[in-house]
Amino acid sequence: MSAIRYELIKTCAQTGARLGRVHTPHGVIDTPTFMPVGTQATVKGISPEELKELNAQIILSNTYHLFLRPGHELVRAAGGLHKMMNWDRPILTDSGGFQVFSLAEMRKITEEGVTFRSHLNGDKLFLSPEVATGVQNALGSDIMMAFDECPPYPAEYEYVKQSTERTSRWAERCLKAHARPNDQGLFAIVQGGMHKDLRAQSAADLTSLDFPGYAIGGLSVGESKEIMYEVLEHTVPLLPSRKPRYLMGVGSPDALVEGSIRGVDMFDCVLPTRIARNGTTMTSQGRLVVKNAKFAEDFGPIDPECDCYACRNYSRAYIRHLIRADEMFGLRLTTIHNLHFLVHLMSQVRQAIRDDRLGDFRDEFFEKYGMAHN
Ligand code: PRF
Ligand code: ZN
Repeated sequence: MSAIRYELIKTCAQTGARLGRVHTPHGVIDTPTFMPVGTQATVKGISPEELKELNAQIILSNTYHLFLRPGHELVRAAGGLHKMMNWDRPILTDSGGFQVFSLAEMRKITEEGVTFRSHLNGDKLFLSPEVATGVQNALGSDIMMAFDECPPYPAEYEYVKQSTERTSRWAERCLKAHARPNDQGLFAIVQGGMHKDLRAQSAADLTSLDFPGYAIGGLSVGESKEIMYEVLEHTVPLLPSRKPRYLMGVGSPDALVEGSIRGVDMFDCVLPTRIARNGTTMTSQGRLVVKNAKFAEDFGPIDPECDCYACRNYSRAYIRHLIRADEMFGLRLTTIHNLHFLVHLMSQVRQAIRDDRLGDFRDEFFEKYGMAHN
């Protein structure tokens, strides 16, 4: 029995977006969903109780970081990632196949895997399909990701082709190395850069193997939104309709709506938590930099339409003061608000699918958010 099962509830008559549920060993995820990022086994600054209060159903964590520190054997000894961080809902772990390319130094990539130096202390380390799978087995995440290479953008066609073919071979090795298929699901990652033929080849290679879910990697790497949506529109139909589809590293409000319309079920992004920590918030009227001088005497909430813990209890003026005074609580409040905003946006998206009106919802949302579908 596969650890992960996708249940399709309905598709939106106006857009084709999917309303569904992903069943995991730690419970059910309503999709389309947004996954807050907890890179180092914590969503920076906030507790699991706070994550539950803002209705997060699943979080993402990173193999690369936990492999470096504290080490997967320590997490295993602690009883796994869920127990160690006191989070009893689903966890997805990325494979390290992206972080090693964005963070590590002196990378050397071969058919066998990637040799690199730790960005923490310079130690020489090695990640491969087998190592990344073994680490994720030790962490005990509900959804594990195959070890892939996300080619840079732009890149030579020939390089992307070789890289994508290797990612397919690596995915097969991950599947073979996976030791706990009954309580952890392993998702494959479609690559292929911005090339439609390579995307098609990647999807064909990976769907010939029986993964319980498929991710679309290699997007939001510097290409325009137009190109991203075009590649997405080309790629989604190549994936099995009975399995979840995950668009990796994409989570701006507009992309969550546009991605859902194109048939994506799962998203993650550091954007809401990262901008929160520099005093920027997402609101129903667009971005608001609460740090700005113009909010010095504004005693209203960050977003009058929001009912998160921060907006129910604290003013823009107070939060601005906290952030300017370098008080941690200020950044905790903007983090809670931004995550609530995206988690709530996805519940609105699901309701719009239920009502067959996601196209109308998109237009209304962009009208207010002030973003011309960019
Ligand atoms: N591969 C993996 N993780 C990722 C990506 C990818 O291509 C991306 C691309 N946006 C984000 N995170 N393994
Ligand atoms: Zn709020």
